[in-house]
Formats: sequence, structure tokens, C-alpha cells
Amino acid sequence: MKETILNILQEAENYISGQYLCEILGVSRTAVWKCIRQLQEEGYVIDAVKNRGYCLRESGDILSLHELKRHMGTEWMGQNLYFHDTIDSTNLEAKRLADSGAPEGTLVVADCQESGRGRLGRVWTSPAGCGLWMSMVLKPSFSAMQASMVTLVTAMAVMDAIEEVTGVQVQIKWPNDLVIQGRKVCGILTEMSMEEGRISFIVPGIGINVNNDHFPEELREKAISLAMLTGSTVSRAALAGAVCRSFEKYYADFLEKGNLSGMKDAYNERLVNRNQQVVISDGAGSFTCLSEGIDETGALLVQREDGRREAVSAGEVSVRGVYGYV
Ligand code: BTX
Repeated sequence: MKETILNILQEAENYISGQYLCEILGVSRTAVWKCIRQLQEEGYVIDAVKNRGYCLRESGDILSLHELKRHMGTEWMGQNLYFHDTIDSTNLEAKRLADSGAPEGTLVVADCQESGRGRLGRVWTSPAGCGLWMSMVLKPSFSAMQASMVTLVTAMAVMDAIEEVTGVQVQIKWPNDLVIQGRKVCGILTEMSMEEGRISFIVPGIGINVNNDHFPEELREKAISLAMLTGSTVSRAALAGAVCRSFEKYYADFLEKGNLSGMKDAYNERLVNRNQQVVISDGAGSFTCLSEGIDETGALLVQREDGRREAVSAGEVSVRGVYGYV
């Protein structure tokens, strides 16, 4: 019933009388009032005026299954949707679901992650009430060789979604970070499971700092949130919907072409350290080179100091600027 009242208030542009709600729900005024109180406790700003009824003022940044569904507007991504107030990690949960038969397009969103994960065993700080922590399940038929490109497809999707929802221009730090003013606003962790040489599923996990007003000491210089830039609260549910819609578009292009040729130029335009010196580190050590941009497989084309050119594959490498993170 609470859900129905919320839907009615969200669709209405003006006051809805208590009497009308009682009639169509077939319940007492007290029952309606209880639901209104619950919605207010969840954060909805609802005016209650005698002789006029109820009017929903704003939804602000409420992250819930209801708000996520309302903003999804997708064909397949997020149509099977899970929301958790707190979870260990949305990537871990998406992998558990994928393992037990969840379909392609399953989406897991959490308000807070207790064990948010970055790449190579690193920690992703995921406090409650301010970030968008989400993981998607893909069950593709392409080869494992193409899987690393999914991270770049995801980065494009998130970049467009952030711009659509906030108007903020984002840059990409190859292969899996989105940055603004040299600070990380989003990280992407793509994980894959194989069986008998074939991909059984891929889980791209996205962490976006949305409404954080501060970061722990160790991240203060490295991290930024969208609200810190815009000065206003951003709806995480609206952003999640925009990410999923944009992902469907880029992923379709990737599947059609089998590579990133359809988005390579747009990716390179936003590459934060394009045509700059970067330090690449892998298991064997590190070297300085000029970063020229990605090719259509998503590898980073670099020129070594002795003039040799090579393509560096994403994976177990990290890239940083000569003077710092970018
Ligand atoms: P990464 O290994 O490239 O980045 C991790 C590093 O980023 C950390 O070592 C730390 O320095 C920094 N960092 C940690 N938390 C934050 C933050 N909130 N904002 C900015 N910088 C931070 C990047 O890994 C991939 C992160 C993916 C996170 C998503 S959230 C949903 C999904 N579930 C999950 O457990 N991980 C993914």
C-alpha cells in the first residue's frame, strides 16, 4: 500500500486528497496517514495540509528498490534488480547470484559496502548514504580475450551517465578510473568466471563517489565526489538508471563490432594522460613512456624513451603520471 501511495504522489503534480487515497485503496484515513509517516521517515518530503491532502515535494537522494526501479528505464540491464542497505561487496553478491543462475542484466546495488573491493586486493571505501556501489551480471558468448574491453565499455557508459545527470565533464584514466580535476570519482572492477575455457559470467562493478562531503585522510588528496563539484545533492537512483541505459547502448555497439572501434575516438578524447609521460608498472618493474591513446582492443599504445612503440594490455599493470596519480 505504501508503494501505491508513493506512486500516486510521484505521478501527481499537485495535492492528492486523503479521501481519494482512502477510496482507491479501500482503507481508513489512519492507515493512509501511517504510510505517509513511514515515507517521511524514509526521507520523502511530503506536505500534509488540512482540506487539501498530501503533496510530495522532492525525493532528494533516496536510494531504494522503488527509486531504482522508477529510474531504470532499460530494456534488460537492471530488470532483475537487487538492493541492499548493507552488503559485503556488490561484486561478491553479483558473482554469487550469477553462480546460482541469475540471468544476464541482473543488477546489485547497495547503499553501503563493508568490504568494497578494488583491483589487486585493494580496498574500495564505500560508506553509507553517499555513494553508488553497483555490479552488473553479463553472460556473454564472446571469447575471454575480449573480456578486458568490458571495463572500457563500462567507463564510457559511466562517463556519459555522469554528464547526463550532473553536467559534469569527466576524464578517463586508463583503463578503469574516472577522474575529475585529477581526483578519482569512480573506479571500475571487472571480474570474470570461466568454465571449460568459456566465460560463464562477467561482473563489472562500479563505485561512484556521489554525495560524499568528506573522505578519510588517506583519500583526501586522491578522491572527489560529484556533490563536491556541483554543490548540490545528486540522485543516486537517477544516476544508476542513467548508467544502465548508457551501458546498454555502448555494450550493444561493442557486441556488434566485437571491439571498441565505435567508441575508441571518444574514449581517447577523454583520456586524462593522452600524449603525456606516464609510468607503467607490471610484475617485472616499471618504465616511463609516452601514452598515445587506446587501440580498438582497449590496449594502451605507448612509446618508450628509446622510440619503441608497444601496446600495453590492461590487467596486471598500473599507470600513473610522472608526477603523481594522473
Ligand atoms: P583500484 O584498485 O584501481 O583503486 C583502489 C584504490 O583507490 C585504493 O587503494 C585507494 O587508494 C583508492 N580508493 C579507495 N576507495 C576510494 C573511493 N571511494 N574513491 C576514490 N578512491 C578510492 C578501483 O580499484 C575499482 C573499484 C571498484 C569499486 C566497485 S564498488 C561496486 C563494486 N563492488 C566492489 O566490491 N567493488 C566494485
